[in-house]
Amino acid sequence: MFTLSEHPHRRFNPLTNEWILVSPHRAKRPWQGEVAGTPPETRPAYDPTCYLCPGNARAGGNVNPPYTGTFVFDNDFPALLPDTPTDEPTDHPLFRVQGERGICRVICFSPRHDLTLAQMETPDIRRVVDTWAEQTLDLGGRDFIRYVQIFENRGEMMGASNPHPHGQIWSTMRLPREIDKELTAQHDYFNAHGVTLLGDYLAEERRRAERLVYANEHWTVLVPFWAVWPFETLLISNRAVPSLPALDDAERDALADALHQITVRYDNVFRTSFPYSMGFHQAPTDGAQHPYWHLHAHFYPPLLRSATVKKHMVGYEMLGTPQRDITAEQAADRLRQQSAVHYTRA
Ligand code: H2U
Ligand code: ZN
Repeated sequence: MFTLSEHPHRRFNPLTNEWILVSPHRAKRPWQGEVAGTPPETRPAYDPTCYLCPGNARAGGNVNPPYTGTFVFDNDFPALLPDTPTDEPTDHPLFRVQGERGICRVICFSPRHDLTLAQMETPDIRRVVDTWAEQTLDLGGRDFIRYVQIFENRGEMMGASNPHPHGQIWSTMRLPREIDKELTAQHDYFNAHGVTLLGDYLAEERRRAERLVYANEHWTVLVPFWAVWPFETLLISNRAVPSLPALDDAERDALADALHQITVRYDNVFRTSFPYSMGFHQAPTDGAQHPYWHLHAHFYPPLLRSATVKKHMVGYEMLGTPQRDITAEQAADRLRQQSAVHYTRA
């Protein structure tokens, strides 16, 4: 008899139409040899050398205002520019090029240099949620911006350049690759069933209750069935709204609470400031209605079995298919068991 916890198998990701390989037999004792974590970093609340702290100068000579909540500025080293040619020179079909326009911004989550989302108070995270929604409206409202990607790289391991709590926004005239895949899948599902793909998926996950990590009245955090990163989670809005600006007051408070819950649990797993890349996937901002799009966020953390052992996508994963040892069910169990109090305060 086939069991998910015993036998090597493939799992299908219906959001991207891709398969992943699961090797549960390799992680029979996944927590052996676990280390005790790293001592909490001690950082000052204000760092005079930090380019994100209030009142400090950034590259290019701009000076941050003495901000007290969130603070947004145009990236001084933007990956995309608002004014650039958008031609598609036709030279050779195997050498395709498209000019791409966009706007990149940086969001400071807090004036406090020493905090992370996991250590911020929920009402302060709520201000970050409001800033993300405002930015989606502002950037998405530009005639040439069709997609607003909000994300956070946390930790040096994920390439974050600075420990000051911050995230980024890259908004573009064309849909990014992951959005393209998710759009097709969600659009086709909605056409076939008349409900959102993630709405049906959420109902089924709640019934099965094997991969749930945390739920409040408006949001659910779970390890998706098809997870590939060790402690990957999906944060799904219970109501099928297409984007952040559509969230009402109660849903925004609940989102701040869910973000607090998941980031604290992450830090508690290995008693470390847990690295990850996270971001929201919302509907395109092209002026059309997107009833099939169901707002959600992905957390992709690379830590595998301690504060130092990291999953690398190498070898078979680069050349074949992404693979995981710890099953989604084991990871969800582990996250669910964590205290909702940050380990530095317990
Ligand atoms: P990351 O930590 O995720 O790299 O984000 C920091 C961003 O801040 C990065 O994109 C920008 C970098 O370009 N930055 C500025 O805009 N101004 C500065 O003075 C330094 C860094
Ligand atoms: Zn700082």
